[in-house]
Amino acid sequence: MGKFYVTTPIYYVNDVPHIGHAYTTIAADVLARYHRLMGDDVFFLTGTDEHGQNIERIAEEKGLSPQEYCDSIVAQFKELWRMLDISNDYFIRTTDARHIAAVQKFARALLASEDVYRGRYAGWYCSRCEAFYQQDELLPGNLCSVHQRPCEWTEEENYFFALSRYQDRLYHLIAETDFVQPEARRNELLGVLRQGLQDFSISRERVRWGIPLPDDPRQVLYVWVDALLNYITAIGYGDDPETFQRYWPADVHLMAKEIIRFHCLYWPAMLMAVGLPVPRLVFAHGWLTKDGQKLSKSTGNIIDPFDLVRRFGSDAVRYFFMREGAFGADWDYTDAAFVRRYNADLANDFGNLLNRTVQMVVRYFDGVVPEAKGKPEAVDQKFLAMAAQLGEHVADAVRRVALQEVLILIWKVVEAANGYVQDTTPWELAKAQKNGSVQAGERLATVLYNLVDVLRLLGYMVEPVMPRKARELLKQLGLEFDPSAGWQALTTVGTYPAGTALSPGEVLFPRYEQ
Ligand code: ME8
Repeated sequence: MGKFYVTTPIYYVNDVPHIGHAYTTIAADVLARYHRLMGDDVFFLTGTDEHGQNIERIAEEKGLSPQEYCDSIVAQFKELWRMLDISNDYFIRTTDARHIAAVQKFARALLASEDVYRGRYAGWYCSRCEAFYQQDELLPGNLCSVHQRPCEWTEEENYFFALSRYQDRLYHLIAETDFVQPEARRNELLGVLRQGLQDFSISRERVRWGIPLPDDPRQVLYVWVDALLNYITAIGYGDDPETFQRYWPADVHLMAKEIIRFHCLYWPAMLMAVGLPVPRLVFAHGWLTKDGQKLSKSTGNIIDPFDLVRRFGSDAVRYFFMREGAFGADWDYTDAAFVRRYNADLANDFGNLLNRTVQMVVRYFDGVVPEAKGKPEAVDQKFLAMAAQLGEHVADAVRRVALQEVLILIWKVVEAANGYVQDTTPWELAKAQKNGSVQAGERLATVLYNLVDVLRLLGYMVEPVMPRKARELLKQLGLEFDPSAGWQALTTVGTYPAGTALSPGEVLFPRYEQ
């Protein structure tokens, strides 16, 4: 047991939240909930990135003040997180007075370091990325390679951060430690490092919507510096040293792969410059596409998270996005895959297992879970041995941020439980018991006890992914979700209290018919 500090990127408020934002935030929530269940002291942070040229322009187009505009979008992010049962401990906005004060404290320390100098910047700027690019990084027509939109030629007097001085230390961090995952991202960064790092400008002269530099208010802090600092300002870098000490360094910064340069090069170097420890892990997942195409509002190729939650419920959405693609790889969303997985994994395999088990206990034991009786047979031993290992396997996959693997592991046990029903044929045992076989009655009790017990275990194991349905499942088993016994006890088989009355309820996942 220890502490676990997990973050999502803070999202731009240039538009309403979309499924890409939801994907990262669900993953962070799942990690946070597993770590809480594992007994860690968790701090889970998400929030919004509100400054910069792009936001300033959008607000102007809409005839709103930047702050009014940001407030309207932030409300939608918060609403989506509420609908998706996101359990963040804090929501940071870069327009919070607390963040601004702490950023200025950091800026003072950075300006006082030997790594900042004044210089003239001339180069290409993409206001969507809020990033500077070299000519050779652009697509023909000076288009940004992420947004395929024109970059602007920018020339101004700025403060610069001497990133180039950190070349060796960053090389060591990336090449020789487990700072960045997956492996493909490490290789990408090593490629960047081999080309040599360029110093970058940390202030902007022409932007107004930002945090003024202490002692030079004509300049605002470059929005990426402002944004990265959220990870420390949210936990009290500026005003709460105790909380800051307790959680920093972050255990994992989650994001998609397009922003790893900022997180794996700029961010650790800035921290080193002021003498703070660097995060433990930057984990970059892949990009989602829909029907093979980039998600894009302009082409109408979107997946609306609000709509999915309304149609399928938050748990099914959370399950699908964690289960469908390997966490770390790019993958493609289709409506057909969603419905297929919903019906197969959730309605059939999982929901049905609960339903048939509960019904059998009701029919054969008046709804009160019997004790296991007699000597376990080979079929019981095999099933229980597999279930007994689940907790350890899941914990291991969680620690590796292998979120798809977590669900594959759990569903192996779901499958085994369904197989156990087929192999032990409780309805035959019930018939034989009716005909006077004491032994068949004992077998029936054992089989149903084992199924209920493993369902309890499965309820806890899926809780971080499906917090609502897990509680419903446990309720049907006559239990409350109560993690206080700790991971070890919760994942031990044979701990379901026999003699408990079940409380049959609604089908967990009604089949979806189109
Ligand atoms: O980059 N597939 O904000 P942003 C998977 N403000 N994930 C996706 C995705 C997709 N198609 N699209 C977006 C910013 N994401 C900065 C971050 S952090 C100090 C500042 C997710 O609103 C993914 O997590 O553009 C990606 O990294 C993030 O949204 C980008 O969000």
